[in-house]
Amino acid sequence: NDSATTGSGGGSGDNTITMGFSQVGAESGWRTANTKSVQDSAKTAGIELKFSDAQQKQENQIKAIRSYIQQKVDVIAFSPVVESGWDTVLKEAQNAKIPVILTDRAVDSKDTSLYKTFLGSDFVEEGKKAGQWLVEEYKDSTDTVNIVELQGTTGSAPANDRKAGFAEVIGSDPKFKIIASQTGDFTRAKGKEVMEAFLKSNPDIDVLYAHNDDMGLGAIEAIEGAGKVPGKDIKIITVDAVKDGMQALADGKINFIVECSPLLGPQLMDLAKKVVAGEQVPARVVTEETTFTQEQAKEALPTRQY
Ligand code: GYE
Repeated sequence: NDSATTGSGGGSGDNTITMGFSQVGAESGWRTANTKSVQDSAKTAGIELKFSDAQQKQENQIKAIRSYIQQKVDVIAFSPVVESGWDTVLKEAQNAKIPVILTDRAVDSKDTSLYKTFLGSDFVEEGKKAGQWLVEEYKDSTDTVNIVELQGTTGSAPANDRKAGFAEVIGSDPKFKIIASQTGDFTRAKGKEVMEAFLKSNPDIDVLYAHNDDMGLGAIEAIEGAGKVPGKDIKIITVDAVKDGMQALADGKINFIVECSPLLGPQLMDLAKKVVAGEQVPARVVTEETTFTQEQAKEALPTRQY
């Protein structure tokens, strides 16, 4: 094989950094791209990666973290499925002197010494960008705008924050009404199922705000199934900007996407090396992101990596 062995002459040389990474799951296109980014960049950085998939369950993540502590990895990174309930296990890592890096999603622990840094997007900002597009889109109308919302995983940082940022911006005008809001767990299947229920109980939906592309894509199937035209009869805003979402945007089925970058791997490996070396790192590293209209999606699609 062609894997480059550097330094101590093969095997588990002492200077090879070992990272235990507990991933949320494989719920979305975003997550698949994120996993690939983490795995590829570990290889490039010469970091030995122990990877586990928690299938969207906190208990699985806690188990994985405990096993990484037992295996005495050099650094633990994880993307917490929900925000609450991490203090005990993080304390265990701290007692074992293993540094922890939060990747992608935040925890609500009051004791911020439990982790070294948090690398990921500003989800409140993403929700605001979604709201700002809507305010602009309906600026010339005084009619009520009926909105349905597909929330991400209940209790997760992106669901909490994307909801809050959006609500704050549209709250400036009472014509915007969220008439239904439910979780679709960030998956296509759930997005479709919940949208079908929304359509049955609400004949007059103007806008769908979905916390990720996958739920939006599932909802598009439900809307078409109900004989309506996505992007026209019901305007759709999503978050992520993965390829399938961008394609639907370019095709006119989605109206606006707020980008959330899953390519966190290179920055994560960089932070891991510093943290293991005992260097100071910033407490918060925010990813840079943009937004896409239908025209912009057409331009960006040919070179989109994920
Ligand atoms: O938006 C969604 C995924 O935590 C930012 O999780 C991530 C979110 C992403 O399932 O598609």
